[in-house]
Amino acid sequence: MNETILLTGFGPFGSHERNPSGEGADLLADQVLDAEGFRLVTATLPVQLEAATALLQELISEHAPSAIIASGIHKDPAGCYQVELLAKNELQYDEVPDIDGNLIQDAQVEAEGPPQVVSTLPLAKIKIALESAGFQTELSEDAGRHVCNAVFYWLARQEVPAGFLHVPPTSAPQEVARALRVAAIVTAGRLVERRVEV
Ligand code: PCA
Repeated sequence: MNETILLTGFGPFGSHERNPSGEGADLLADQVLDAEGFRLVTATLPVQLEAATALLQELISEHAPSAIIASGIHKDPAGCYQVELLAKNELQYDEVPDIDGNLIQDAQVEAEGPPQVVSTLPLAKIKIALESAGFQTELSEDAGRHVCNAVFYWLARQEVPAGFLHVPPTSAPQEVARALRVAAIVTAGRLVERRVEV
């Protein structure tokens, strides 16, 4: 059986009736990265922290992914692809509710958790590969304080290598899929390099 990489995006929320991150991730369902031999498992997460992490937990138990690359849309239609460096232990959304209608003031993702956690993906290589594939890309140190940052924080606290890609809200799902595939190929390459033969 192939090793897997889990790719996720989010579903609709707020004024976003469609979310290209989830639609894009799902376009890659069951694809196999031939050179590296990883199968891509995909999911669209609900924009609600507990529901999203419960689904991630199920996916991790079921597929035991070797890495997880999550994605979501950021706010800036003119912005670029943002490879997120770190997640903060901060939750604050007082304008755009999650899909249960919750607004959150000044809370933490994990009580007593570290103030910030860093991505465990090969970020510099992913950035370079995305740029080579034609995506305007930057490394970002601010994933916001909404559900994306919180899910990224939760993921970075798990054992499995994980990271987060924020995409422009105007992206076409096909473009998000292409970017996630690039990130998955780079990540797969790193996993193969790190494999220790015994
Ligand atoms: N973007 C939001 C949540 C879901 C999404 O796609 C965020 O940046 O937190």
